[in-house]
Amino acid sequence: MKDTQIKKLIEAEKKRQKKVINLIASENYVSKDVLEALGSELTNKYAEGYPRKRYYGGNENIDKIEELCRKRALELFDLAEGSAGAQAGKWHVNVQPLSGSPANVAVYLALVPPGGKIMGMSLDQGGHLTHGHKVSITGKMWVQVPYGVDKNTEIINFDELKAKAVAEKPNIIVAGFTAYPRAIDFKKFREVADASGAILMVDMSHFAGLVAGKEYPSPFEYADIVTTTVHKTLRGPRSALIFAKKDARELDKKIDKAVFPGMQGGPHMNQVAGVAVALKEAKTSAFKKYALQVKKNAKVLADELTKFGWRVVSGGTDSHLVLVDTWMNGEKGKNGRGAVTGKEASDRLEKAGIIVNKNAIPFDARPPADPSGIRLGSAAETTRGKKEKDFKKIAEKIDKVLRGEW
Ligand code: DSN
Repeated sequence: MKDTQIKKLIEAEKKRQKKVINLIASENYVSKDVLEALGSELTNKYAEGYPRKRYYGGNENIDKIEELCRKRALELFDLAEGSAGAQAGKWHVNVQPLSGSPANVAVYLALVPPGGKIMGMSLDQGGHLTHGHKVSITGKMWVQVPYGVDKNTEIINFDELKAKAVAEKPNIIVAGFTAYPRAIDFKKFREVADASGAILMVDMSHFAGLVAGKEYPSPFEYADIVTTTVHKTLRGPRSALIFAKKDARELDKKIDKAVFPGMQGGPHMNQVAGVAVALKEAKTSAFKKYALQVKKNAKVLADELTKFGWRVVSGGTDSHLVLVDTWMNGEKGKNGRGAVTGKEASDRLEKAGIIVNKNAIPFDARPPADPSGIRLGSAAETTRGKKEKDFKKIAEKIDKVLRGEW
């Protein structure tokens, strides 16, 4: 690279990534092949439209790439014609969304009239901005009907959820989170959607890799729409997919129209190619082993931190994600744990080479900029080959750092 300023910064970032322990729950490390696709000449090409229906010439290779990417996406989740299982042939996928937020907005644009209701988990209980939060376009164009977790169990209370859905009649219900460590009961969400006449959308961005590895319940039996980013547990480039059930409602056609021309212009075809590469990788037995290890490692992290005396939200994890209450009502317990704010925890850990993010815990009394907890994830370090014994050491180090003994 001739641009030495940028080259130096890329090199510095590469070094940083190698040096730290990365516990950001939404990050991962892509393969060299994915990087190669991202850095390819595909970035030069405009391809507005869809395969064989483009607005520019010269798309014969691009069409093949997009079709291969779609095929691989459907195959990975057993949705392609001829796949094993009841969902084979019943789904369409759009591989053009630039990332998770535009993907979610495209779904609402397609299926919820302006001013309609999105029932989504509140941000402060583990939801995402694009699940209808007021600072996001999804809370300005549409109205959020928020739901959360039970105060005691910190797990979704389906009776409350159902009562609220029936009373509010949202147009769409979103299941899927950025800081909820537990497995989601999609069947129950389906029942709530049916009882309230809503479309059921699952945002599986965080746990898509675990679904692919069959280590987390699959949403496809119950959902109408499934969105996902590709760059978290699925270990692909920054990008997103929207799956739509094919039936008389024509959700598939509405989604395609909302993505292009509704939301976006030309797709980033280098990204689409990178997604295709990652989806092929995720279909291997090595990836299945990876998904299992991700879960095992997260469980070790949750169990060890609990043993040390830290409070793990909901008492554990069924995924790659662990939410830790480091503040614990501001009281330092007899064992010396507690009374560390999320920001302080994240800053101290960063100084010790562990990268996490500060995070609100359900019913957090502290402000979002300095909340009561931190969110940890095992996906990135598992990609780097770490196993249970390594995560035990990581938990020990986190404990020491938070107690000020590092
Ligand atoms: N920023 C992602 C996360 O960390 O969960 C969601 O957009």
